[in-house]
Amino acid sequence: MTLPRIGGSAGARGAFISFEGGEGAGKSTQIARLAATLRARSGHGVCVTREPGGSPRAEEIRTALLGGVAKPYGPFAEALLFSAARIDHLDRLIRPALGRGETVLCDRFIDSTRAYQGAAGGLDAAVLDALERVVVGPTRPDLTLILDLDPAAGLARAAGRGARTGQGADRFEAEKLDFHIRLREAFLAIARAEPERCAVIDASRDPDSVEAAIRDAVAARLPDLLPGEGARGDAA
Ligand code: Z5A
Repeated sequence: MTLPRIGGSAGARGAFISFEGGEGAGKSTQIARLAATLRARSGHGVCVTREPGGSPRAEEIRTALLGGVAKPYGPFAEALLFSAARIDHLDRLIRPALGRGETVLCDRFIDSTRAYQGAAGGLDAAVLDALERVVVGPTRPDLTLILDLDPAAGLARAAGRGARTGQGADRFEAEKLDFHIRLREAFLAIARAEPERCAVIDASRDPDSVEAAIRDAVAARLPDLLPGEGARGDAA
């Protein structure tokens, strides 16, 4: 189904698409591919960004969070820091880009806070709901692509990349497997609770097959972004 764009008719505001999932699910790989497709096909500008980060101040907070600076203070303090980064990111980058009619592709957004600090970290859902209302307001994704992968496979992919680049595990990658299993369950529960916004993509397949499933989901949910592809149906 086609989702209404918040705050105006189609064309008045760009589309907002978030990518979610566990470690190593392939979000960065697939965002780059979708951005290239949309730039070639849609005629809209495309803004690729990520959380935490996306604006200079939010990138500073990212460095602290992934370095584990906030971990000793617990999931509430971490959620506040992710929120502080998000406020700046929304004000400086996301809302202006949407206002110019650009399509925004964001690597992680509110569902990562729900999954990491909420379901896996133990923070109360009511606290997260309140934070979301204050921080995000009406600027919610039109479509969220949840890349679903066995956590052991995702961690192995991330470790393989780490071995190639020489980068060690960050604060979240270093969590034990049961934390990552809770994350996967949390993302799938979000998809079940909000099927109109979320599409679950099987991320265990090869990159070309995952890309095709993502294009199908975008064409089905936001057909004006990929004109002529809308009839092929939705993803899983
Ligand atoms: N976090 C949070 O706790 N709360 C919040 O509110 C927010 C975030 C917003 C950000 O880390 C961390 O912040 C994140 C959650 C937390 N946890 N961690 N860690 P990040 O941005 O540095 O990392 P990430 O978001 O988890 O992404 P990632 O680990 O870089 O993975 P990815 O982007 O999903 O995957 P990739 O880089 O595209 O691919 C990983 C490797 O697999 C790479 O070598 C690829 O070549 C390979 N790959 C990709 N696709 C495939 C397929 N289909 N088959 C085989 N191999 C593949």
